[in-house]
Amino acid sequence: MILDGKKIAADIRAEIREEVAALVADGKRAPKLAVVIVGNNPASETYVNNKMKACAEVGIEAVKIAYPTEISEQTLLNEVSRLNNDPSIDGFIVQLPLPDHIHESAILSAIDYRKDVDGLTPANVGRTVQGLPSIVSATPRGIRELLARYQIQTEGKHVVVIGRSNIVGKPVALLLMQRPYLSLPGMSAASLGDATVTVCHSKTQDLKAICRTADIIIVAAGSPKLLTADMVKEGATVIDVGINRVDGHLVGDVDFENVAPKAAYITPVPGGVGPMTIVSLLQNTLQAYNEYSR
Ligand code: NAD
Ligand code: L34
Repeated sequence: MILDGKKIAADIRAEIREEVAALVADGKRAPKLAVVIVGNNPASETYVNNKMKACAEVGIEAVKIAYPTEISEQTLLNEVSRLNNDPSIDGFIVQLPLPDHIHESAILSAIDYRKDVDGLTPANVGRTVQGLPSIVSATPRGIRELLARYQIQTEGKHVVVIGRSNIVGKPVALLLMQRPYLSLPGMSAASLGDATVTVCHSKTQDLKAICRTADIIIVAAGSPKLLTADMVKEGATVIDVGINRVDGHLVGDVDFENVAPKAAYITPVPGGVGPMTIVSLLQNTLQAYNEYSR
């Protein structure tokens, strides 16, 4: 069965739209997101435009703040500080990757965790690790929500994550291994957790043998057809996070054609995790508004 991220994301946008409309009908201001983008990476432009469009659809105000590649680290830090202190902004993100001369960690660390709707600051990651109220990064939150909406249980399951990035691999592993009661209240997916998680990466030996024992495989490596049918147990769930451009086409990290017949559930690319990432950003913005701004 295909896990239709595009449809689930549309359902969730409709829910958010109602929630925002109710706030506004109540005389409150709409939530507001700022998106900072540096340089002109075409993929980043597409993702950011998708984010702006999604905000418009649900009634979240959004501003895009674009800087040229040559912007200095200090100027970007000043912008972060300005957004931290702007009371009209509930949350903001700095789209990654940044140009090489800018230290990503310096920028992310400067973001006020209460406005960190990407959940990428050390403060939010640490809070998530300890089970404190936190904002969870968009892609892991979206994956958890997708599993929840299809009622795919994770308790006691063996989840294999391929990739250990700060933006996907590490936080998704953390979310799914957690005791669910430590998750944020008010989240429909908060009860998902309690999995046994194995994290694999470029130095992992015998990836195939490990994957074959997985009930759920989450691939976030950025390598087309990394996950092939011989690596997948019959009836497993396969979540493909990868976004690769091959011969002008968008493909994931999974050999979809051959893996799909073996999988009980599988996400397509496009139309799987990508739209869930975007809708999770909207949920995070609403969360920042509700918990920290109002
Ligand atoms: P990354 O690109 O920073 O790092 C890749 C990770 O995969 C590393 O940890 C590396 O050790 C591991 N890896 C690479 N090749 C491997 C191999 N052959 N075997 C085992 N492990 C291997 O990771 P990222 O930023 O999480 O991005 C991964 C992919 O996911 C990219 O294609 C990216 O575009 C995509 N992505 C998609 C979304 C979405 O919303 N759909 C969000 C974020 C990232
Ligand atoms: N700060 N940087 C920050 N936050 C993020 O959450 C991201 N990411 C990743 C890259 N850098 C970031 C995204 O937004 C990747 N990402 C992202 C967002 C949206 C989509 C893919 C990745 C998306 O919309 N994917 C569509 C297809 C898009 C296309 O046509 O290219 C899909 O259906 O998968």
